[in-house]
Amino acid sequence: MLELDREVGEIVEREAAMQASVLRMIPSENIVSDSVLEALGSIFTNRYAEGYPAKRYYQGQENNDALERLTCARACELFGAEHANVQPYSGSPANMAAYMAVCQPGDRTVGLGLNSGGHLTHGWKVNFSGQLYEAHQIEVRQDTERIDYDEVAKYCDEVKPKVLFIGTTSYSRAFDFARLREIADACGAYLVADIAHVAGLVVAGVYPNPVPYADIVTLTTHKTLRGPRGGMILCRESLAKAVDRAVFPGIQGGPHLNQMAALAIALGEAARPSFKAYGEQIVANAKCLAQHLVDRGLRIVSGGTDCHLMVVDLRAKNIDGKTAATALEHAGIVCNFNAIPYDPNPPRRPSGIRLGTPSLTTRGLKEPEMALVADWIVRVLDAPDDEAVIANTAAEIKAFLQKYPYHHQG
Ligand code: DSN
Repeated sequence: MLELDREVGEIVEREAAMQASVLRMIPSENIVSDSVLEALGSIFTNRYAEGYPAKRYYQGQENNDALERLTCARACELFGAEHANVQPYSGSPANMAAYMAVCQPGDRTVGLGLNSGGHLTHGWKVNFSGQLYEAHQIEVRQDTERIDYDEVAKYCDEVKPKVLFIGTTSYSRAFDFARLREIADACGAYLVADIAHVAGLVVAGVYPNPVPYADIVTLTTHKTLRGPRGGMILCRESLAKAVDRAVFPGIQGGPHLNQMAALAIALGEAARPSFKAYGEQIVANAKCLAQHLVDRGLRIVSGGTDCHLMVVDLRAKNIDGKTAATALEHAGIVCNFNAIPYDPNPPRRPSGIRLGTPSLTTRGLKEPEMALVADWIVRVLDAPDDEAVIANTAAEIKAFLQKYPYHHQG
C-alpha cells in the first residue's frame, strides 16, 4: 500500500490532513462515503469493457454487465429517466456526447455564457463547444442578474438553434425547465439540461427536475450527488441509441468500471431518506450563509441563492476575487475566484468568489455554524494582508472542525 511508496504516501497524508482541517467551500466538491472510496479502489479497475452490456468487444464480461445494468437501473429510478448512460468519464465528455447525439459540426447552439453562470461546454469560444458548433450565448439581465425567459425566447427565435443547452456552474437560481421546454419547442430545438452542480439537490427534491422536460440531461456524479468523479447522461428512449453511440465509440473507449461501481453505491446512498435531509440542509445552509454575508456588508449576485452555491461580489470590500481567494485559503477557507455578471475586471482577477455548502453540510455543519463561517470569511476579507488575522483564523477553524468527522457512511 502507500507505506511501500513513501513519496506518494506522504502527499496523500498531507492532502488528507489538509482536507480535514479546512472549510472546503468549492461548490463542485464534496466528501464521498467510505464505501464509495472503497469501490473506487476495487478490482474493477483491472478490467476493460468497451461496448455496452451484452454488446462488448471483450470476453469475461458477466460481472461488468451486471454492474452496468444495476448502475443504469438505479440512475433511471432515482431521476425518473427512461434511459441512462453511466459511462462518461466526467461532465465535459458527457456534454460533448450530448451535442454529438443531436448536432452536426457547424450547427447553431444557444447556451448560457460563462460570466452568467454557464459552463465552458455551453458554447465558450475556446472550448470544443464553441469551436465545433456555431455557438451563441445568452446572458443574465444586468439589473436582476437572472435569466429573463422572454429574452431567451426572443433570442432563440432569431438564432433558431439546433440545441438549447442550459445548465449552471455558478448561476444560483433555479431554472424554469417547463419554460425552457416551451422555448425549445417554439424554435424546434432540442433541450439539453446540464445539472452537474445540482443533481443531488434534484434527487433530494429541493431543486426542479428537468427530466420530464429536457430531451437530454447531463450531470457529473461527484458534486451535490456525492459520488465518485464521473459523468452521466439521462435521456428519452428515442435518443438512447444516439447518446450511447456518441459516448462509445464516438468519444470514449472503455468505461471506468471502478468508477461505475462507486457510482452505483453513491446512487444507492442517494436513494435513502437521509439523502433528502442532506439536500435540504445543503440549501438551508447556503441561504443562511448568503444572508449572513449580506448582513455583513457583502452583495450576493442575483440577491441570493436557490441551491448550494452563491457568487459573492467583493467590490464593497475593495478586494478582487483572486486576492480574496488566496487570503481565504491561507486562513483555512478553500473557495475559488469567480467572475460576476458583466464583470468590469479581467477573468484572472475578477470581482467575486464562489462559495458552496455541500462539503460543509456533509461534515454536519448547520445554520448556527453558518454565522461563524460568515464571520471568518468577512474577518479575512477585511484584513487580507494581516498575517496574525490569517493565522488565528486558520487555527480557529482547524480546532472547530475537530468536532466534525471527515468520514461518513453515506
Ligand atoms: N466548472 C467546474 C466547477 O463548477 O467547479 C466543474 O466543471
